[in-house]
Amino acid sequence: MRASTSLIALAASLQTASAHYYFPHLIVNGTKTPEFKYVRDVLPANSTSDYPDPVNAYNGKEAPVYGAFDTSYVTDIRCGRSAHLAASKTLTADILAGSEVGFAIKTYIDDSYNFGIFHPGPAQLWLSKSEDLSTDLGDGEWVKIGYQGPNSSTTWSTDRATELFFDMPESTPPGTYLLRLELPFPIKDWPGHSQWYTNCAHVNIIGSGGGSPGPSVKLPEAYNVLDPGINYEDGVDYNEGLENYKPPGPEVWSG
Ligand SMILES: *[C@@H]1O[C@H](CO)[C@@H](O)[C@H](O)[C@H]1NC(C)=O
Ligand SMILES: *[C@@H]1O[C@H](CO)[C@@H](O)[C@H](O)[C@H]1NC(C)=O
Ligand SMILES: *[C@@H]1O[C@H](CO)[C@@H](O)[C@H](O)[C@H]1NC(C)=O
Ligand SMILES: [Cu+2]
Repeated sequence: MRASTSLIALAASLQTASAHYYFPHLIVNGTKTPEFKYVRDVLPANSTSDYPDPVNAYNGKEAPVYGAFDTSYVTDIRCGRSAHLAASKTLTADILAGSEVGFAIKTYIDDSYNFGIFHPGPAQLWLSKSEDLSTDLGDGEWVKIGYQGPNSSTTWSTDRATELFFDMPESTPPGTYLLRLELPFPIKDWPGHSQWYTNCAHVNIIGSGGGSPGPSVKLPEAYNVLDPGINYEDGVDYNEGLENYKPPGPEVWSG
């Protein structure tokens, strides 16, 4: 029973896998900003070399980065596919610490596919202090500032969402940061095939500060292919046992 439920869920996930998504719109002060204005643009997937599933490869910007963690994926898993190439043309959004910040999805504008996030998994938000956003490779320290996980033992709070909102911690030290949204699609018994939907915005935090963000980690070094948050452990599956789900990475810093 457990196994067949999982297989049906997996089949459903894979069947719709051709319509993926990305998050090119930052939402600040209640306003959805233009595509890739404050979010680093990404390159489309080219071919089976960076998308090892030709049947589902739409070869667009919406194609995920696979969690293989080999060297060719290192920078892509931080901010999206080749996103560092867009760093110098990405603008920086002023965000008041303590305010709500969000990202909005882009997916196929097609009645059958434009239905939001469909892969089961969490959403996490990260900050990395940056001296120079126009050259930052995302290789500095990252602090997790938001998490949206399962909202029952069988469902995810991200399901069908088209916008995701988080609170920018009130005591975040002022300054410029990479703000990274990450949606890993965990996988069962197929190490290295988790799918990663990540995009990064350039932000300048305004406020009185005073906090000490942490713990901080390097990405993707903080993860490994057998992390139970991306390669489910026994008893946890796409849509069952989620009360035991442990997200990848450190605790959330909330200021
Ligand atoms: C895709 O191909 C172009 C042109 O050959 C190349 O510049 C780019 O780096 C490739 N993208 C990826 C993600 O491999
Ligand atoms: C958001 O509001 C703050 C406070 O009014 C303002 O300083 C900031 O420029 C606004 N950010 C954007 C991107 O409009
Ligand atoms: C969980 O979140 C989803 C998506 O927002 C929502 O449809 C569902 O009602 C929520 N379930 C529970 C138990 O809160
Ligand atoms: Cu997929």
